[in-house]
Amino acid sequence: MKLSIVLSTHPAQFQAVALKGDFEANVARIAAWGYDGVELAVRDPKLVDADELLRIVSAHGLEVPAIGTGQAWGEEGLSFTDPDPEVRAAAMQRVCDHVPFAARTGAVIIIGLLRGIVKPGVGHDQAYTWLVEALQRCSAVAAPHGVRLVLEPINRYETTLVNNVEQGLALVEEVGADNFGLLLDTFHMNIEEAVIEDSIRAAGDRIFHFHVADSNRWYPGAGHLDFKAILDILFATGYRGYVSGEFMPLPDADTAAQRGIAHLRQLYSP
Ligand code: LER
Ligand code: MN
Repeated sequence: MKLSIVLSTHPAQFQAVALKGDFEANVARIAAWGYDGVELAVRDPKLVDADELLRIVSAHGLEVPAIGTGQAWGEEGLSFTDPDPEVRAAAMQRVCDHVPFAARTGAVIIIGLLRGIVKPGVGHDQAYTWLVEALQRCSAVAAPHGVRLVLEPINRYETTLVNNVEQGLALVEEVGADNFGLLLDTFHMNIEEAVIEDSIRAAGDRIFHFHVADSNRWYPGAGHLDFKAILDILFATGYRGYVSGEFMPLPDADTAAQRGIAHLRQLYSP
């Protein structure tokens, strides 16, 4: 099992990023705790020095399995479903801007809240049409570079667009691109799915990335999810990608990161 943890390259408001602050110091600690990779939350690739990031990550023997884009929504309000065509175009451009770094690292590009919410005055069907068009365009730009995009079903309290796996799979079908799939997150699944294991099985080979947090969004082991059952089913689908920790920095970031990896590793230790 390859394990990563979300790390922001800049200060961010999103609370379920356990580690914020000095980048190199965090990368060193993550490697020392036994993680294999860092999932980077990047607001705007133009604000980061890709060579320097890669140098630091590689020097500590880590990989970058995924790039999170949600800060462009959280801090700048960019989205695929904004009524303003310039905002939609800027959101698409932002995703395309991530492609070169994703191509260098083999990371998937995550479409989380960058898809937006259905804004007042916009019908759900219109928002969905914009979403499909944007995903088709971004997938087409990414494909020649061997880069994959993932949409994350997100619970109803954060968005009104694509909350569960069934809706995610319908969207994958509609977009119709081989390099477009799903990111499943156990925190959202615990809210939206009737049986988490059944939904993982249904998503099958469309699962391109996987987030773990416990039922309370604390580190795995701090809530009531059965991670052995969940991960057994995930691996039975043939998934060999990263299991990536995205959880609250509670009781503090270091403790959460260390307890999370300890819990997941002991599930598969002899
Ligand atoms: C991001 O991966 C996520 O899970 C969302 O809750 C972002 O708001
Ligand atoms: Mn997530």
